[in-house]
Amino acid sequence: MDNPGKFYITTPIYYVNARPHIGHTYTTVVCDAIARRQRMMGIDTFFLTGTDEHGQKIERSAAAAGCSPKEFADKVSGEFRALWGRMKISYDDFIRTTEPRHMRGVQALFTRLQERGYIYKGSYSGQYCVFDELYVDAVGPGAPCPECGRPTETVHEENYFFKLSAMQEPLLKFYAEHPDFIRPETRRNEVIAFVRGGLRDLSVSRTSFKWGIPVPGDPKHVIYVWLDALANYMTAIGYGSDDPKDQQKLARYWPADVHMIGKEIVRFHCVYWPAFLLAADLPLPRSIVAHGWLLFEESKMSKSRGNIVRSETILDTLGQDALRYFLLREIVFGQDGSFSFDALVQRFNADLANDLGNLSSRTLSMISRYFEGEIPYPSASARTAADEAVESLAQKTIGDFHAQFEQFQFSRALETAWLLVAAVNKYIVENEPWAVAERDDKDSKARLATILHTSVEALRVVTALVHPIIPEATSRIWSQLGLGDIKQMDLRQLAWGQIPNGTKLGKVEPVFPRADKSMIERMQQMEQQRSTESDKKPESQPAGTGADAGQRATEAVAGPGPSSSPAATKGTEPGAPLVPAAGMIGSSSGTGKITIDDFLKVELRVGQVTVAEKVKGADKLLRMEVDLGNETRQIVAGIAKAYDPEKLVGRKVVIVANLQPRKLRGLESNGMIVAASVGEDGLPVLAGFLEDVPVGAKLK
Ligand code: ME8
Repeated sequence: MDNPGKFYITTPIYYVNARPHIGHTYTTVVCDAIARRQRMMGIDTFFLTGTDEHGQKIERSAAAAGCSPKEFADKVSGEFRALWGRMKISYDDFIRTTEPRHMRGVQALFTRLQERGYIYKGSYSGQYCVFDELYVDAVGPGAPCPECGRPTETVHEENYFFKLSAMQEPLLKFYAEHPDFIRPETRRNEVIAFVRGGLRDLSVSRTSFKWGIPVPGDPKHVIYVWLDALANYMTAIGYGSDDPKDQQKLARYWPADVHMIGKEIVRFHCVYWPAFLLAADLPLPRSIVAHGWLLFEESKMSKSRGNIVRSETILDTLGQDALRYFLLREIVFGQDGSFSFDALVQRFNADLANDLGNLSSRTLSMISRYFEGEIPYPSASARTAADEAVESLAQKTIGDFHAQFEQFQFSRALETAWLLVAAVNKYIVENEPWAVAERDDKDSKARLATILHTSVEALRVVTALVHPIIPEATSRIWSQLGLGDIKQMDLRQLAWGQIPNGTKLGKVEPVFPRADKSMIERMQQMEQQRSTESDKKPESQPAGTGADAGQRATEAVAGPGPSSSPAATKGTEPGAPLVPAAGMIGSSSGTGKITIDDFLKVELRVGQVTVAEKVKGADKLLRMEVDLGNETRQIVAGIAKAYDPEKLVGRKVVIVANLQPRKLRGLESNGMIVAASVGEDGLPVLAGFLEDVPVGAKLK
């Protein structure tokens, strides 16, 4: 395939059984930065992301949520897309594995493998890990998965098999001939050792569930989810389509230049995917680049561990550039790295608000003040060794930054750029343009022009280099520099001394307002709020779907609902929401209204708190025992921020009594306490009565 001057990069397609968190954002931002830079280098770039929507895991999650797998996938896939939209991720296409174009392509690949004799029918008896969608060497029902430790399931099935064993030698040969195929080196070595250890044929179809792409001609089988998922990299650009436009696109962009992945899915990408492609006689991707994990509270950030941080919390506070800069600067690419709100704010203040922010605002405001906003020109006679030193450091920075970025050393590349920022800030302090400005002679004026020109040139160089990483702020600095749209700049040409004569600054404004310490607490609170909210929803559950949404509301401190409820008490604002929303109670018609029958399904009762105490290690949760007249219920609710446990004992409350029990922090919660959600922070205010009401009374 003849395709010079193009660049095709992909993220993994993310499973739709968990909402996006900053682990997903990490990979996506890395790819986005690479794609943006490639485009600035004049390269025809295609950046693909998407969602992985088939398989038993998703089918079960959807069933648990009481909706169809497709509805379930639509919802969560939409959340990924909305987040990337909000972050202005510059992807060119978003593939969903439930799209016809993908399903058709996967079937074409399956057929091709069959026709080439690499697929045969056999039977499989052994252990399967549903979480990893992986056949494993474990013995006996419930044996732990060697990858994730979860209990495996025994599968006895008639399956189609892929002759992976036949690919051992071709794979080893390919790895040897393409030393850059797997990066970094450590992953390459692991993969080679794994393949040398021997490969067994791989089951590539399942009959025990339906949520997948049917095997062509044998629809009781669905195609193995990883064969389905990996093919996205080709189906998205036209594989399997007869349309000449798609075929052209495929010829243009395939093979991919970079498949960016997290290290836990190396085997699928570096063994199975190339094996399928070799067997199908299709070109292999140029490289598979595996990064490390983002850790939070010392373990891999993941929904199942409950230690995730959502990107939205950071977008709502410090903004996307802060998150992007942090991820690329703080985490050494390829290695695991920790996330903390403290470190995020520290980096933001030190590097962005102070270093780059100050360089930009003081340079530009001095040009405004002393040169009426027109970038001054240096004069040879006013140049000193200090100017020469900044210029040559800037030239070196350009070269080093490019080299490091191309080696995926983002953290070092940013460090390199910030050495220049620090040097120019120091240069400004040492050369005291403000003092020079006070002298009114011609030489001083020339010197002032030279100092500010040197500073602004260096600022321009840094801004252009780091634009792919912090696109928003740098676009603003660029237009404040009076240089127009930064996207039009050709990064290949970047060199010292390119500011056009007579350039007039745009409107000068600060780009990074400093974050004060309270920001850390605010983000932690937002995150806790979000996690309490999602504690209400099973891992599998997208917001607002599902007949068991009532279950999600079990621990709700304040589900939304009819604001005219008679139960509202003092302190609440009119309109503050109460009880589960219409859409959460079974069969919403889609208009947001429910029938009286729907409402009557909810059993609301008056109870009296007899015991209330804080839940260890969860500063929002209270454990209560509530007397309902004929029984006492244990209820765990996220109201600790608003109520002292002592004050609750004896209080009458309203309970949703017919919710399925569920566990929170290991405690069974058997009902939901009703509260209004007040203010931006959703502070809970318990529902109660002005008149005395007997315990157990029913609300209707
Ligand atoms: O594996 N640190 O999807 P997935 C860094 N559908 N990166 C992380 C991360 C963390 N803590 N958590 C997630 C799948 N990621 C399959 C992929 S591709 C054909 C199919 C990122 O939703 C990282 O890129 O579990 C990781 O590989 C990916 O999300 C896993 O996403």
